[in-house]
Amino acid sequence: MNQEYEQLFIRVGDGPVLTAQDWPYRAHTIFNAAAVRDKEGMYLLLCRVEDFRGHSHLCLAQSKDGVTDWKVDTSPTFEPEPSLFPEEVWGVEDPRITYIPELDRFAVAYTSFSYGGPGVSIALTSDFRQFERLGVVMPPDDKDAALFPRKFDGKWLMLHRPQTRQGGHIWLSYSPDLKHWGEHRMILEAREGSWWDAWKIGLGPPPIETAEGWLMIYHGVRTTASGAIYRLGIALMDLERPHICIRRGATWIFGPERPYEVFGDVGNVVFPCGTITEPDGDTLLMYYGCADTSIGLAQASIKELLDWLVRS
Ligand code: BMA
Repeated sequence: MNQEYEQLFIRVGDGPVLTAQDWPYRAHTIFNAAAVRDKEGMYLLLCRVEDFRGHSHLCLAQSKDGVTDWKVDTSPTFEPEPSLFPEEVWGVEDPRITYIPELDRFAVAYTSFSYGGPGVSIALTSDFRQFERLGVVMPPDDKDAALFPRKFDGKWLMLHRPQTRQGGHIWLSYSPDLKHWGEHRMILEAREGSWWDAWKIGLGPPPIETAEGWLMIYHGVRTTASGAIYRLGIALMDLERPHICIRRGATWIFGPERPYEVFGDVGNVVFPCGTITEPDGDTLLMYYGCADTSIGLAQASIKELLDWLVRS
């Protein structure tokens, strides 16, 4: 077993790709963005924007190459609507986008935050202008959710992270209609003791389909005397029965190292909510929140990630 830390994800550029300075309106921080490439080949980021009240909304940024020249919406793209959806009274956070071919729409799973704590909500859209909200689908305390892009045996699947007395582990749930969810099962557990992912884990970006299985990037959190450290690990889930974990890396593969990842509103945090696979089918662009303050970009080869999982 190779316990070495290998540089599987290489950072693109010397700093974040997007910060509050890039915003066309007043914003405190920009982080934890969902990512998708649309039919025209544009790279879209649905970014979490925190305002000066501390409340978050989502805002779309678009680029032709996924790295430079981002065109940011001049006003919030998706704002909390607490009069109709009271679960959003303290904001909407941490979106994950899955394109669903059967519906020809994007499903956005996001955290809706209110008095009860964070819950999971879903909205559907085809253009990131009009959104159909399905409401809160997982009551608090639950977050870090994303849908699989297709049905399995007639049911939709969603990964999420309820916080229970047992801790923060990754669960999988099933639905006939995207709205009503059941058959909940825990599929990946936080480890214990001195492990880097000992305190809690949660899904990062939506699962990535490969010939060998669903590649899952997850964040693992360890508490220390000077606070929590958020790092990333990977696991491979069975292609047809995604509740079965085939492989799980022992070590973390990416962690806060650069000053803008170590320092910020919440230091020592790397937190991806989206990846985009380049047209070559192998290069994976990972957009990640840096210290709850800005958005960084790192890239990896899917083949290398899968090979590493075999060796790990
Ligand atoms: C998690 C989420 C993320 C955040 C992270 C670090 O629980 O709330 O939105 O980036 O904590 O603060």
